[in-house]
Amino acid sequence: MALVDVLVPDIGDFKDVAVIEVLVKPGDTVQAEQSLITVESDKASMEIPSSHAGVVKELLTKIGDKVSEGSLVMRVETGAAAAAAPAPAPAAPAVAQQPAPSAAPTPAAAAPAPAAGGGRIEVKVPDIGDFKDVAVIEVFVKPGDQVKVEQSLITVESDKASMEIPSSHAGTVKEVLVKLGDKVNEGSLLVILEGAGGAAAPAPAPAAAAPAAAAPAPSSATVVAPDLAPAGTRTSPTAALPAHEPTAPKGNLPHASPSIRLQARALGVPLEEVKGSGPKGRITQDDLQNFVKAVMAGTAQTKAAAAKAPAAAAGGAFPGLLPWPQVDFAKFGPVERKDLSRIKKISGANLHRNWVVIPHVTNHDDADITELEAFRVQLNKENEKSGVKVTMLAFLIKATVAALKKFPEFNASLDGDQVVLKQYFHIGFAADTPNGLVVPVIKDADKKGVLQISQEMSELAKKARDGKLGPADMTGGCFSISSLGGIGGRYFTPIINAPEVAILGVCKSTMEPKWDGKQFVPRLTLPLSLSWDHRAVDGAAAARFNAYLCQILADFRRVLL
Ligand code: CAO
Repeated sequence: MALVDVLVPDIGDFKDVAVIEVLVKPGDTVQAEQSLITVESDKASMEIPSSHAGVVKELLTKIGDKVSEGSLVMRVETGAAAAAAPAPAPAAPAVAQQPAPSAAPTPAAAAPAPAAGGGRIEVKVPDIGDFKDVAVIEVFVKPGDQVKVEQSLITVESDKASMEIPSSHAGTVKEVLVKLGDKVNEGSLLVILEGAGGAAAPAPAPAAAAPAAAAPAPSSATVVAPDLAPAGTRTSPTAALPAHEPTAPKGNLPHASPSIRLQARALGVPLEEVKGSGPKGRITQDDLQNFVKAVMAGTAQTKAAAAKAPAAAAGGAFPGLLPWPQVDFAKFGPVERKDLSRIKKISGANLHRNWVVIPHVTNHDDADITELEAFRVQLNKENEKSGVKVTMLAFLIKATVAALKKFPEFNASLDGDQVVLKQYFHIGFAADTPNGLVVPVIKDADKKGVLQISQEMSELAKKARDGKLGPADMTGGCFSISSLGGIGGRYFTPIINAPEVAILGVCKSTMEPKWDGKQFVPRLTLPLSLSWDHRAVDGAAAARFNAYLCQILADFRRVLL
């Protein structure tokens, strides 16, 4: 048993770097090379590992401390079994962890050469020490961008450190030859620049001067970014970063250490959705854990999950719900299992989302269609030979168009904080098919007569039953009608066909006694059920919409008004 001081090793040019994470606490058992703290400069972050295995006795650094080589990180009690860690191999990828004098760099072999004039310049990954096959996690530039000397081009990340790779030359980006996820090594081609005429990049350090043989041809220079290996510490690529333009995380790159990123990737956590509580919004271990816990508890949801199940997103997840009952039905009697049809699966998911997301209200009303039905029967008689049969649904489509014109908020869709008011009138109608429910759409119903609508409807209904509807037949709808009139029933609560904001349900008409002021008279009454999205319209508008629709159906001449 011995108390061992764990010090910050040689971390190259990293001096007075801030501790941004402390990954262990007193009492923790640590392994040799286990990361203890994360430090961060303005360009790179790295994890400092323990040189010994043992139990943390005393923590001598805290978040915000500035450390340099030799700073005391913690005291570790090494046990009999916890022998001093072997000195890590110089080639270890966690290059900043354990300095090894023997790993001192050779002079920068791939030293930058000055760009000659305004020619084509290939910028390659410089000598990045023992970093091999490191992933590109951010690309800062795109074709057309002007870059300055030492401006960061990409960020690469190993399992222990991330660093930005700067440009050795100024110029205009002609081509970017890496993308996120690519693995790069020393010499990998990053970008092609059109050199800023005559503005040769300054050689980063006299020691790094390019050998004469490497001097580029004036019109097509091949150069690399400055050697990132610090003088004397090739093992610390991050430490070699010259002071260059951008500061830490830009764009959407989450501010997190490599190990946090690694864990996030392993867990499938979208780090950009995790709120960082560390300095400068840095995502800490606790932030990551809390995010995962919240998702597991159902009190938070990733955007991807929300996109797949917008129902839950809009309404929040449903913590505390009992799991779906698991019943062995065969215990109670014979059963047969069938797969849901493709249509049922798709329409089911859509209906579920719409039912959960949309605050539905349904207003019921009765329309007197006595005269209209007489007209319909007469019309069908007249058109007997043409083969076109007009049902009440065609009149309902026409009447609905008139109501939509009068109440445009029903011919709308919600889009974020805006409502999209449509100036076209495409009306969907629910069609029952052997495979499930589909909603073909009659386009430009305002420009068509009842006969044409009837004909199109019967063609679309046939296509639906035959499973031959194409996407174009079912898209673009403004408002839907679901008619159960051929079947029966009184009223029902149709589910809105998002992103529409209302749907009209229609049931079977029946002859009913109506009081005309003096006596009861038989009137053919059509039950209507209008479901509407309370985010888009209000109850008074819905009642007016229904009343107007009833007026039109009672006297169809009003459609002309
Ligand atoms: N009241 C009384 N009779 C009605 C009626 C109404 N509201 N609507 C239709 N009818 C009559 C028709 O006149 C026709 O009578 P005849 O056979 O004497 O000519 C009969 O009912 C059958 O009509 P239909 O259903 O074939 O024609 P349609 O134009 O009314 O409807 C279609 C076409 C495709 C919409 C319909 O067949 C259908 O699939 N409806 C089901 C929609 C559905 O499932 N909605 C529920 C969605 S929520 O799960």
